[in-house]
Amino acid sequence: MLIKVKKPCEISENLITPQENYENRRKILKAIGILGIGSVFGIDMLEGLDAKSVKINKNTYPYQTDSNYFQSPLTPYEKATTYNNFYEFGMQKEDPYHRANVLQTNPWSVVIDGEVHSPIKISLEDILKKMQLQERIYHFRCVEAWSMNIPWLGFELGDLLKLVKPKGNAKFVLFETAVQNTMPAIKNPSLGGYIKFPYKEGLRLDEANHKLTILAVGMYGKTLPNQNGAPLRLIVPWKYGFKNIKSIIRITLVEKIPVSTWTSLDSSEYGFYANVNPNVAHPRWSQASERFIGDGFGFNKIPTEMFNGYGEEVGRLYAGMDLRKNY
Ligand SMILES: Nc1nc2c(c(=O)[nH]1)N[C@H]1C(S)=C(S)[C@@H](COP(=O)(O)O)O[C@H]1N2
Ligand SMILES: [Mo]
Repeated sequence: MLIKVKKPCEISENLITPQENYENRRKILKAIGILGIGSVFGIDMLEGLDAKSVKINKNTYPYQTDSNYFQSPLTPYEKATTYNNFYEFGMQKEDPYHRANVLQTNPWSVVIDGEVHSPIKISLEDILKKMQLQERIYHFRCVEAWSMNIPWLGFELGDLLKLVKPKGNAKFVLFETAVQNTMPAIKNPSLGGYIKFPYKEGLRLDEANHKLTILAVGMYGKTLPNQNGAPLRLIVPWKYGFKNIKSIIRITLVEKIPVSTWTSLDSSEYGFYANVNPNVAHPRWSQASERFIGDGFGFNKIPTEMFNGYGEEVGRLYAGMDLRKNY
């Protein structure tokens, strides 16, 4: 399955339908008397209905495919959504697929605060109103030496950070995953290997502002499945998978380098930078090659590329740094 790269002139048909649908729904709701009842109970029922309909697709949020970021072949959807790491739901690869249905993604809002001039708490709907979605096919490389090619739907993190106006002393960005009581590893810490949640990750501010860094709300032309980090997760394609924090509720700009979940568990195995690097082995295995998960049974063994193949675009971020020390 390959994503068809659409030319700009082909998307116009979708541009007006969301608003039209919205107006029609209002009319229908008015006609059957739902509009207005909500206020009796102190809730805006239309808001509730709208919140439930945050569906990501070409009609609801028209997007184009960025052909600069193309990978082939794609990993099948069925594999990308059943072979996951999301320790809040268990430590086995199939656990998130079986258990992440209890994740409450609606309503969802994100706090963006810290060293910024205009901190905000913003709903997912409002984020989507302000950001332009794009589809990008990125190569995804887990530190465990498996990889996938995934078509993400998202927007550049840098565009979102502009909204809060970072202060001059903001040097790093800290991200936090939601903690919900229904998550299996919150109810029973042994299921998550006693990892201390919330899951946290961090980037240097220049990495966060790099145009390759996106926040994804969808994949394969659809809303992000819960097991893949719905409704909003980080994608930094030149770094190992664990940097790509899921189900984000807070983004904090900070002065000092943040400590991420995996680094706090074992800093000798998982560093802050976690740039994909075939020349620096993990203490327990080589990173020179990877198992690409594609069609069919099993996998293809392929060589791992420096910065996961994005070196031309991101290499300059690390000019003069010893990447053996800063792993
Ligand atoms: N909150 C949270 N985010 C997380 C993880 C996690 O356990 N919890 N696992 C990370 C790891 S190790 C990887 S490889 C990727 C996996 O993303 P995927 O399941 O969409 O392939 O998510 C990352 N983000
Ligand atoms: Mo990972």
